[in-house]
Amino acid sequence: MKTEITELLGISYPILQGGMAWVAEYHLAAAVSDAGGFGIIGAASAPPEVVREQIRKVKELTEKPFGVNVMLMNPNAPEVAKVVVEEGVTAVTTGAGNPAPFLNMWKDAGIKVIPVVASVAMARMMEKAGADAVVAEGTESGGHIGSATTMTLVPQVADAVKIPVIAAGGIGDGRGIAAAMMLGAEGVQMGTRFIVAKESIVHANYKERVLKAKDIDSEVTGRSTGHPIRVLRNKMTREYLKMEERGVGLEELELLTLGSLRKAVMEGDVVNGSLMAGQIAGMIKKEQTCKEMMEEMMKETKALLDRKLQ
Ligand code: TUI
Repeated sequence: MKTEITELLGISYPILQGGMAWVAEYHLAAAVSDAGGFGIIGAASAPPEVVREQIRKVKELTEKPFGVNVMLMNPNAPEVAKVVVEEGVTAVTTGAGNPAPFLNMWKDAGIKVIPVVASVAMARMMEKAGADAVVAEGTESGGHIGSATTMTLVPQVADAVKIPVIAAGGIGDGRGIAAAMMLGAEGVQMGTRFIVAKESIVHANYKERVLKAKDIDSEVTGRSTGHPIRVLRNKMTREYLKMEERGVGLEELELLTLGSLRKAVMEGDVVNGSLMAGQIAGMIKKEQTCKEMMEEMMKETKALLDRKLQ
């Protein structure tokens, strides 16, 4: 399938794997790229040398193009930004902030720059600054979110910029991909479905919570602190939301969440851990290899898009 995004990144299918903190490590990124999509290492809050090692490991596993997501709230972001230039990757995606300070450095190194945005204004700003594409991420996504839905954000961003738009948030199968294309996207980014991939190193308890999730099982913590995060409901979210209601300060709230994503992903603590996942978790019912997912989804997408042409 050829789109502006497959051409930009040199991939077979217009599917990017989200740069999920802790989850998107080298096994997953390599498996997605090897299957014809675009695998992404989530640098999150990892030290720069760990990111360097992760990049090298992907290169050992596949010769296909892949990228790194630089999480801009990480105080180490400037060092991580340099590591991706030194090691060389096809593209960088960025999240949770404005990547303007690093954009020219990446472009000069021949790296494609794809900021994740949650608004039309940010998409316009990124196009002006020289971004190659944008990911328009709706509030259905897991993790750190904006407020616009994918259904409303994607067509508005597609109208506002000339660079290709990648839709994210609430996409988990070929129906979602076909719908995103109809809204004006040239590709999609998916996270939640890849959490349960066979190649994903996420703890079995966390995978089980995603596989058993129902449509309305996610919750948004941190609306009061200005850092809204979508996670599956558990003891941690119930306590967090109660504390937010009482007007507990940012510091105490951060103590409750500190390291909680690592606890969930690595230790399988589904009681006190932070189970970041998108609203589409309710639809994700099977663990498959990345190749199986990709082939199934592309078959579904093609059948739907062909049908619409008749
Ligand atoms: O970045 C994400 N999702 C994430 S990052 C993350 S790790 C984390 N853990 C604990 C606390 C905070 C983060 C988990 N999930 N998605 C991309 C995204 N970026 N969504 C929204 C934005 C965004 C928000 C504001 C992009 C730009 C922006 O601009 C603000 C500015 O500086 O102008």
